[in-house]
Amino acid sequence: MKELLQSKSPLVMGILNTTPDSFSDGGSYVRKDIALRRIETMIEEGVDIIDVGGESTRPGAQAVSESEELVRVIPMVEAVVAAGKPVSIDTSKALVMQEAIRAGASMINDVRALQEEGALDAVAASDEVLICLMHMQGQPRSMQHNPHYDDVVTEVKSFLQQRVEVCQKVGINSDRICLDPGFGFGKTLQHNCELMKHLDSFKELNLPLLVGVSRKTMIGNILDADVNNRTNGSVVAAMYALTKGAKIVRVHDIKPTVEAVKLFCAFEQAK
Ligand code: 9MG
Repeated sequence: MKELLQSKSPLVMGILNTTPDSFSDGGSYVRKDIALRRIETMIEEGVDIIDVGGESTRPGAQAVSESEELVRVIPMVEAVVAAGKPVSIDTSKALVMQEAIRAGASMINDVRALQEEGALDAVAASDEVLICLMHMQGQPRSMQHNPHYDDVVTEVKSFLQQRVEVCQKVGINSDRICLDPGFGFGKTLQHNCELMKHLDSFKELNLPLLVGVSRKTMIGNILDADVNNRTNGSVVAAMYALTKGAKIVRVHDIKPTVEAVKLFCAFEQAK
């Protein structure tokens, strides 16, 4: 699993939401069927890792119970593992982490950076599973109300550094960790732009960077585009992040991103 983070070329992480509002139908059987087909399509389109999530972290989102989250995500983790692709589980709940690890998850993607009860121990109990530590100011329900920083870049970096140190103290080696500034998580458009411009300064933390900007409000605001018209902006933003040193881009639109990454690699590998 650790090789994933040591990959020389950038990785495309595909987003698989299993929240009911991600599907046009109501029934859980049909939902599962749609999700399984989405996994197949993502793999055909060249995804490197699939991020399975069962609780929305959008601004204003409501919490989901542990049992409901497990029902939504574990069959999808098993399906991705069975298809032979690395799977990451987007959760902050310790029990969901444990069950996902048991089902074969390669990475925990925690927008709360292992600050919830039991989360740190759940990851430390595994010798292998990778962890993405993300920065968020506040909680999804209210994080966009009035985010404030004196210096967003310095504060986000310092938070991530502290979380790395906490992980190391419980035995999570840094070769299992990647970091994420958390675009849109308690940040204004100005904060997001500043973070993007200065993403290269995160290199001083010496860990791979994951960036998720796909279809986010920041893209919509800059382009004045609704959520169905943000693919081009998302691909360009992901490529900008790669030029600034990002290693993994978390995206909805696999095919155009995979194509853009191929171009990026061809240019980067030239003499
Ligand atoms: C779950 N999720 C939604 N947005 C995200 C982002 O930007 N990064 C990570 N790591 N996870 C995210």
